Amino acid sequence: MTDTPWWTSAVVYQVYPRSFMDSDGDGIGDLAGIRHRLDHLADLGVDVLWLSPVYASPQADNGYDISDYQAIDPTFGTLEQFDELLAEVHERGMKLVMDLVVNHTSDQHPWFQESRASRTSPKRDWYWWRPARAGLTAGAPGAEPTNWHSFFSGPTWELDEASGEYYLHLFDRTQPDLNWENPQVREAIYAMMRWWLDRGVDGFRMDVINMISKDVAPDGSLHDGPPLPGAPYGDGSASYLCGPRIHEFLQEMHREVFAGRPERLLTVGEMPGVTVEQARLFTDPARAEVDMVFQFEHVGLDFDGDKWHARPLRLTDLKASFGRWQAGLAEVGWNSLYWDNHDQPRAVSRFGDDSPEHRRDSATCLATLLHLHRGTPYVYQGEELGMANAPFATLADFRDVESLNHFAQAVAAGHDPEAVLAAIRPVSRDNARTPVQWDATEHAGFTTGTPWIAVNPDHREWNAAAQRTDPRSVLAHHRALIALRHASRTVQLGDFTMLLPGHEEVYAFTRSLDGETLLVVCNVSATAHSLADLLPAAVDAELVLGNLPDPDPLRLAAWEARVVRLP
Ligand code: ISL
Repeated sequence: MTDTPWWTSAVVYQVYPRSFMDSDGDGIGDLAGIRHRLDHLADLGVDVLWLSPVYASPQADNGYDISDYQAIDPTFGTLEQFDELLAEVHERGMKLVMDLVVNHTSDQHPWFQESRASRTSPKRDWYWWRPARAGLTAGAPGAEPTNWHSFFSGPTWELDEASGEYYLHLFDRTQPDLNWENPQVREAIYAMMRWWLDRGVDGFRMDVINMISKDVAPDGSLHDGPPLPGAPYGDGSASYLCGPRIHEFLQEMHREVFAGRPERLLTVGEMPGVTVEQARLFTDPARAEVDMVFQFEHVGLDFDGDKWHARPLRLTDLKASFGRWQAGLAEVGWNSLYWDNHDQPRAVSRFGDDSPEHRRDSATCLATLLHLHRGTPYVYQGEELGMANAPFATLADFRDVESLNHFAQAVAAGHDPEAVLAAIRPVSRDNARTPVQWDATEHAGFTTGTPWIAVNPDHREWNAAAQRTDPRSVLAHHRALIALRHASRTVQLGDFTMLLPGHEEVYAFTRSLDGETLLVVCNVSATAHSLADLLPAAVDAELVLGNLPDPDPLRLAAWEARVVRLP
């Protein structure tokens, strides 16, 4: 097994630049701020920094709307500062992976400006332009070329009055979808990617990359999807999730961009709706597509229909899902492991218990559960501190385009504004985007100015400075989990076996390699359980790592997690 890729033993840390660290007092995080805090990453022991978008952007979706792929947004700094950050990351023995957002651009990108200029523009075909539905006048209700519902509310089509045609945007209207059917589009993107690799970056996290191939008929038409219950639009996902040419495009990208380069690179494809079977194809090294994918099954288990209808997670559902992914990618392919990122509410509030009594233990319990699976763990900024959801009060506290669009559309459709707000609070992406809590001072050490989104008031107690020297902190526990992954080939590569699949509160599994077996047991509840009854083999086993001091050999306390070595 000497040819195991380096990332099988690595842990990735995601930085959302806007909210990480502000160096110039404008209230928005920046590249110089990230540099200033690199010690924090080194102290944690992570191997890779994934940087959410810092490219030139009108910031309609905080940088996921790019207007120039080869420039740094002045909000974040300069290209020179980027090079300095990259050099310093490398000096510390870490790697830097960029976000790659190429399903769509900003509507301010010169490509789109040129494309929209006229129906005969040479770049018209770089995006998805379509006339109104047959028999209807452009702009009339229901005249959109297809009935698809956008991820950010409303239809996926925006009418361009000047040319009388609609353009496709799966996300916000400021994020028009690129037409990957056009080879010139693909060539331009590959050239841009090579430019960043030549600059020294170590790979890409590819935004919604399984949406780049659309199911388009030979005559150019796109198809309606099944109606969505209670909505005026339909579900178009069958036409754009893992479309007909997706594997061809990723293989072409691999040939054009990655082939022949040293193996230090990392590619991870963000793929909403991807199944285990598809992921196995995407991550099979023999097919040369991507190294791993972000799947969404586990973050879809605690809502009904859409994210605005939350319900409690059933632990047995989580086990069934993770168990299938572990088994499905055991022989071929590779998993990525995450609870949190910039799009998800905070895990400790969502799957754990952020009350004062259980916050620390539930945060460390969830971390242990995740990090001991087979795959590459991703830590999202602040997760290592047990950062929790924010106490958003009114609509004015929110910033995210997804939350704001949803509020506007739901209220326009006649829903009670207070009820809509109540549904947004626990799930808004803004929960993940409050500034990192560095210390107990006024703006948590994030900025000397006014932060672009309010700092969580709990930073007085929950912050990096307080945790750095506390051996029982959430931070210390993450450090220990990362060190264990680095040290243990069983954690990196061991076979996974789920135990107690039907238990609603205790999550247990083994990892085995070359005669060593680690047993992981996590009490995902505030009720104590008898370990002696559930897993007698664990009682006298050697403790490798736990999240509580002085564990009782016979009994699992509330939110206790243990990793033991079976004899
Ligand atoms: O966040 C979501 C649900 O709340 C997802 O639907 C999310 O939009 C989806 O996972 C795609 O996310 C990625 O692309 C978006 C961007 O807004 C997200 O921040 C990014 O992670 C469009 O670029």
